[in-house]
Amino acid sequence: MIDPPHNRIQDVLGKSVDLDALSPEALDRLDQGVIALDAAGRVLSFSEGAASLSGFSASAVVGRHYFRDIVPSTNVPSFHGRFLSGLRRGRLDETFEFVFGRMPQPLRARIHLRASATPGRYWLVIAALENIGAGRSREAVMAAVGRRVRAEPVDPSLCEREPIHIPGSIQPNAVMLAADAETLAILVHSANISDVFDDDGTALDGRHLSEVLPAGFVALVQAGVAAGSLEDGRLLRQAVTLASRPDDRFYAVAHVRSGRVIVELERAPDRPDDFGSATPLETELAVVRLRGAESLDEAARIVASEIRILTGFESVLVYRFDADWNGEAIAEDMIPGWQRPLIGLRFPSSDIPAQARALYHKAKSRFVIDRDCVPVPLVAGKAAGNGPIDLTFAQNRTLSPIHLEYQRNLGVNGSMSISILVEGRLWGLMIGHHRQPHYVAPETRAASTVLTDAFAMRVQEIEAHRRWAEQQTHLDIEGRLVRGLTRTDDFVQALTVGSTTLLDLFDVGGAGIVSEGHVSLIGACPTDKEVLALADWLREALPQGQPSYTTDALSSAHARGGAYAATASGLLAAFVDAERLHLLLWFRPEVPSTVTWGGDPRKPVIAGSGSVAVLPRRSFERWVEERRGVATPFADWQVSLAEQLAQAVEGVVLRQRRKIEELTDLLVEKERLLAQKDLLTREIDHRVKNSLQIVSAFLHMQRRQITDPAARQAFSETSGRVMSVARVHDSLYQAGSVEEVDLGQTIDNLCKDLAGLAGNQHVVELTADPGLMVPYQKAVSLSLIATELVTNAFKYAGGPERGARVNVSVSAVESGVKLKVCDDGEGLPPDWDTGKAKGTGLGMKLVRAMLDQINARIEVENVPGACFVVYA
Ligand code: BLA
Repeated sequence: MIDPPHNRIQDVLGKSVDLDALSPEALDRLDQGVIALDAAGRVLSFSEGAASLSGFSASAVVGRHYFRDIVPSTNVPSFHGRFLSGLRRGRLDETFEFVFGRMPQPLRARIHLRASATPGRYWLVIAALENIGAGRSREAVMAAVGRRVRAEPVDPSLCEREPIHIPGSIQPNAVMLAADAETLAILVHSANISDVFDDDGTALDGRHLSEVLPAGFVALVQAGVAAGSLEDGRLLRQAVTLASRPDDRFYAVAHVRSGRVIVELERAPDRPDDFGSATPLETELAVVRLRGAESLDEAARIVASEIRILTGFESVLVYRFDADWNGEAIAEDMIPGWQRPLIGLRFPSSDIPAQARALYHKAKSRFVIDRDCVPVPLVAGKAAGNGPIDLTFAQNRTLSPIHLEYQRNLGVNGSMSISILVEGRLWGLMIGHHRQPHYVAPETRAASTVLTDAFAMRVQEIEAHRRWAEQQTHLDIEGRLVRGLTRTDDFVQALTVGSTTLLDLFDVGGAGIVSEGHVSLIGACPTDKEVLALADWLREALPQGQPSYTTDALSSAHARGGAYAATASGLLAAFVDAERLHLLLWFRPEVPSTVTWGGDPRKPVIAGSGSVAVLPRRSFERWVEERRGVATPFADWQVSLAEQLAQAVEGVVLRQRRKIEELTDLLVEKERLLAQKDLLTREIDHRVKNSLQIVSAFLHMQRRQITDPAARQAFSETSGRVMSVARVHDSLYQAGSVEEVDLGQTIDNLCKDLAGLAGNQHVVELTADPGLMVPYQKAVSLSLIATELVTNAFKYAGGPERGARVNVSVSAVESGVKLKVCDDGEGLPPDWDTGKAKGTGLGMKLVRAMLDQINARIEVENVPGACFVVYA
């Protein structure tokens, strides 16, 4: 077979045309666009046909690099790559189909690459085949953009409804086959199958994968399916050569999803240098530089710069989500003069809706070569069934047309986003932006993903270390506070007074405690009254069982907080007990700040029309929001620590309360017993008095029946003694106290009784200090002593013919009490106390026994009557 001359193409009539033989004017007259390039890809000439197809004028493009500068969507292995390998082989002779996404309108064309007879000159011929639509969904968006009329606010949650995992199409850089995971029979293929196979797809339907793909690769797929190692986003990647394209290298990626084996094939660069494929060494060095980063900011700066160098994007951003899924560009590396620096800007959560975030949590990365490319539909074969193919993990899934519209509004064409997962959470995205279409080689994509993972790990390390250090300090402080708590029952004092207080925790401006309605505050806090109102509100607002509350914008939750927003916009509160009587509080001051949004965050979406209900905002102009009433938020671990401390306090408070309750119970019981005892004793005293009086009366009665004077006397005396004891009991019963009696009164009553008993012929005069209280025992003894002495006086001082006059006095002296009994008789005989004197024996014995019992002494004198003085 004879090779056709390289410089020949077919004209519209199918006639063979020798391009080298045609004059520039003749080239201009051809329907095809004819472009002459030099070996470097720079434009040497640009025909009229080329100008009318592309919309560029010859003067604007001559001298510029066709693939890189003029039509960057062709700067891919399947176009520019073919040119490069043709030159390398020394034989450029390629014919293939290519779809230009925006030419000014999408165009399917046949491309010829030929060497000219002139050395260093190459032909690129573009023959239009078909003006085509942009793809159904993209057209819907474009129509909605054109017709947009409504201006009312739109619900941003509409964005979340788009099922982005089943777009039904892929990007044109790859060819896709989806086969049944069990049988490996091909069920679905992408419509561009002829880029890779000599087939329009009909012949592929139902065939086994091994009939079209290399046996080695299919064996690995089979093993992967059997082992379940190709699921959940795990991929099999391999460079392969296909029987249908023996000269070309392909990059094959396979994975399993929902019972389908999905294989994506894309033409790989011939040489690593052709499209700047990253080498393992470059990747390794970048990781080393990243490891050296000390802070989060530094790590973000380094990774953005390294990834930009590797991928060649004009800008690479590190985008970090906040707790509400709004985001901020925290680092940006970009070419000088980049259109729109985004660093420091915030973006509302609706820019990356929930279903997209969920997908990015699973699938690592997305690369878009050309935002304006025409999506390639997936074609279902006979046995495919109706279900759409789930492209969650497909490398070449077409992105949401609404998002592509967003990119257009942002001025971005080629793009990338790689998920940054820290501790299992979607922490952020590594975002690449390019104004023109931008191809990134597979090795570079892999390297970028590795670097992003390395960054995620560094973030984890840095944040974990910072948190660890901070938590250690806090645990230490908490430890000191808890030790303080265990040493006292006054927890308020333990936490608010001394060298370590609540104020040392959580980097706050003020802290305090509400304990059973009492407020104790330290540092900068709202007033007591405001704190009490806050505590009431918390008690009401917090569901039962939720022990703590935190906010970084108190006034928006608790309106009265507006009055003290400056001191307490941030609040961390932890209840101590289930009854919510005790509350620990920490306050953070307002941090007035301005937040710069990339566009007005209140209008993240605008109304679309038709099937496209919402569209992204058009403007990304800086929109500055002044934030008042907002403090630095408390971290989750700080909330947990506050709860822990509250639990420790609960231990102390409950302990204290239990102790007080126990003591109160004891006291009540004791008082009850005392009262009972009092009652009982008084009752007994009463009864004893009664009994003694009865005994005394009885003795007195008996005395009358006795004739023997000595016996009569003895009866009379005994009756007097019994009487005196009865008197003391009576006094006890009369008095409020059971312990003490009024001695003066007791003796007074006693003397009257004795005088009465003796028949009233004697006179007893009493002087007594009023209110002289003596213990019961002493009173009994002194009463008995008084009884003896008075009775003796009656007996000896008086005679049968005259009564005696007895002086009794009761007074307080320094050592206790003095009882004095004097009579007007003749005084005592010299042997009165030896017991030989008549009648004195038993009486004086009793007196002595009584004196001994109360440790008292007696003095006796004749003045001239007998005078006894007892000191007790
Ligand atoms: C996706 N939105 C995205 C993505 C980014 C952003 C990075 C990931 C897609 C990708 O990999 O390219 C947003 N891009 C940003 C932001 C910055 C940036 C914030 O460069 C700032 C630095 N988006 C909207 C609205 C809707 C919307 C109004 O603004 C819906 C009506 C949707 N965004 C949307 C959807 C996706 C998306 C559906 C998923 C795209 C996909 O993966 O298919």
